[in-house]
Amino acid sequence: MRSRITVVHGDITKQAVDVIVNAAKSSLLGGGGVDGAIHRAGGPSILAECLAIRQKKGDCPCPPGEAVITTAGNLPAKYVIHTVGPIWNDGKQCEPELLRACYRKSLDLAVKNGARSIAFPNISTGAFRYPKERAAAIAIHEVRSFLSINHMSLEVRFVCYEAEQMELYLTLIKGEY
Ligand code: AR6
Repeated sequence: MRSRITVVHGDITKQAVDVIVNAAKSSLLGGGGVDGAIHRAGGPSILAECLAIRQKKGDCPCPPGEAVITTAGNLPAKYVIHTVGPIWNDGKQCEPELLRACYRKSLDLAVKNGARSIAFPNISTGAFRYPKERAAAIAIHEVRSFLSINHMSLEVRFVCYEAEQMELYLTLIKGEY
């Protein structure tokens, strides 16, 4: 059977999928890295929707492990799911559980909004300093368990900005077969 998980080297803002996932900051107000790239390429409507979501939630920040959805402005995707990854400390501050929740909640939200395809960046592995191999293992495991339960037709794309990250994902995926 054709794999529903693919790994590509590239820029997530260019992906023509139903949903792209943003590694957002708690404020939901945009920032650097993939977050900055998504807001720049998508235009101001994404930030306006993020602000509206914040206001609905009493102007409180979005906690790590949570995910919210907006439309995608000028991007080729239909929606952006903004999830807040954990900041890596020593691995004993619930970082793995929070990272797992980012993937699970994003996948859930995508399916609830009718998505048939979703692209993920390597959440938390940039400014938030999560060790890359551990983060990739969590990402692959969570996606696999989600797909194996009942979301057989969802296509999941891991978009790696760095070539080494793509190699890492490919190695881990191969190793699990
Ligand atoms: N497409 C795909 N991946 C990208 C892109 C892109 N255009 N740009 C960067 N990456 P980071 P975090 C990769 O720092 O660690 C931000 O300032 C990058 O190589 O974007 O979750 C937010 O506002 C790395 O592998 O996210 C938050 O404050 C991965 O995306 C904070 O950083 C994640 O790097 C979130 O930190």
